[in-house]
Amino acid sequence: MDLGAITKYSALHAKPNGLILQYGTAGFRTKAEHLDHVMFRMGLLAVLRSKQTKSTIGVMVTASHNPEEDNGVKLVDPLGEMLAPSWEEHATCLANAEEQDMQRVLIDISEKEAVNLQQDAFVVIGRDTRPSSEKLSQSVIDGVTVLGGQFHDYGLLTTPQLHYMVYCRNTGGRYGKATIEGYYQKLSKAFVELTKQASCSGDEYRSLKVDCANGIGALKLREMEHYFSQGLSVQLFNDGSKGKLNHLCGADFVKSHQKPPQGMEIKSNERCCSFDGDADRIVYYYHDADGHFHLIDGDKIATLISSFLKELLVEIGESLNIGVVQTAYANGSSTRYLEEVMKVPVYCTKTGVKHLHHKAQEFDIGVYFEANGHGTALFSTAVEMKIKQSAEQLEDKKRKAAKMLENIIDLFNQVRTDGAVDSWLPLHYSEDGQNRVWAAGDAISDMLVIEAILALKGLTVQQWDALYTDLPNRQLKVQVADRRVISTTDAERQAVTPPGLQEAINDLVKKYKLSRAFVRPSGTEDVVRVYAEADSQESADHLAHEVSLAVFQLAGGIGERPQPGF
Ligand code: NG1
Ligand code: ZN
Repeated sequence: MDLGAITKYSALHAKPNGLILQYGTAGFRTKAEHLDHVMFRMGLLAVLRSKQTKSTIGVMVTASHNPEEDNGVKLVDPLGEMLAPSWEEHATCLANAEEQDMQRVLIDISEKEAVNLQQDAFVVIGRDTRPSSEKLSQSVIDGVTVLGGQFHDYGLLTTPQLHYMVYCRNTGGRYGKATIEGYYQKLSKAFVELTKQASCSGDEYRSLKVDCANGIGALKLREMEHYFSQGLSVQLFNDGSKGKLNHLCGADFVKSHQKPPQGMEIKSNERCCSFDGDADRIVYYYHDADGHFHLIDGDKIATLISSFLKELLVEIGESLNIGVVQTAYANGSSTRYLEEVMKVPVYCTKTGVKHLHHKAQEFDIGVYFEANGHGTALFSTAVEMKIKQSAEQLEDKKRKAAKMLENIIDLFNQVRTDGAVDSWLPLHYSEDGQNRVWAAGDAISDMLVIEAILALKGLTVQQWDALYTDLPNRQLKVQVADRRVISTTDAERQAVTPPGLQEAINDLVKKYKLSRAFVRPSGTEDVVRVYAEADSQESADHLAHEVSLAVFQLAGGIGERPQPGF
């Protein structure tokens, strides 16, 4: 370590005194002007992690669905998964060390983790389209180079694309080529193969309107569209040429406001979808003939995908276990439909894809989505092998179904997180298998899977929507002095503290039909989130408001009391 050079460069990326940030599920996220030192230091940390794992490490500069003024940074571990928990702690310590302590913290980390400083390091960097991202990714590069690391700057990428690059590089190109063309080719090939088998390929199934949140998704879809145009034509809106990133558009806006994005003209029954700012989430929607807006969220996406996979397995004659994993935010109707009509087991985990992913790994095929449109399907290695064999050996109809499954696996941009990859790796990287978590969810790949399924099944967007009717629901935020006073259990569905809160919620819920409500501290914002659903929108709104008041009174609310009306 050239400590002199580190001190000199660190001073050029000095930390504002007293600023404290936490490495959360979404990495570091805050106003862009507070992040320069964090970026530089994450460049340093990525080099240490790369030396330790003897693998390529990724650094993604993005704040996903947050406002344009924000930014953030996430490190990507060797298998394209999220940073190991112990390194998240190192990231927090390093980012928060005052200028004079930074070197000591850096040395502590490399000693604690037994990093061989003589080892080569390689870091790949990607960024979203925020105005601040280019300069911030340059600060990452400064950190990488001052510690003697090599790097490749991919420039503008979606978050899932950067994960793909890291994975491809660490598996010697066996998964795919670590280039943007490699990504386009891999996904498009699987999509085109799949849709070739669709008997109904009328125009209705071929065209889709995409709201790109004025973000990176627009650039990448535009580059990619000619690769898959024989199967699907996309019309892009909010492509960044005029509007502001995530402002009145994008998946998060559409889901939380339950209305269409601005800047998109929707004719009745046209199929539309929205990406978020870094293209790892997707939701669908349409207007019916009466002009009513219908949202098709992550729950209905999971339902479509799991029912299709189940049908294919029946056709092949395989009895594999499929499970669906949701969070407490999943609409009650979706859970009921999956369990009672589809007879698929459903599990609930805490919010955050790493929890869902972990649970989904327990099944032969695990489908998981957060209601906000973040998710994917996981196939165990054994299943993947079995399907590959079936695609070669079985006869006619069965073989066709096996081929479809094979293409769907490729289309999911899925990274192996179990033993199978070990033979691909130059394996110096042997973290605890439990922590190998691919940061799941790729809006582009999910979109192609959904479009292929709709075409293959000959389903219109209304038919898909009609699988079940969502219970009316409402999400609210409450400001409290310290949101940590709320602790929860039962996958966040029950409040343990403060005393009396859960009893109050239980009493309120009893007043409404088909009702449910829960509260939890947000992991990405300084608020308590309130969720309620009931048999009518009016009841859901009332219940959410009453629960907000209970939180305000019992959990130390600050500022104005929650007001009714939205
Ligand atoms: P928090 O702020 O902890 O509710 C939000 C989303 C999560 C996940 C994370 C990461 C909801 C209710 N919560 O978490 O699903 O996407 O952000 O970005 O949508
Ligand atoms: Zn995102």
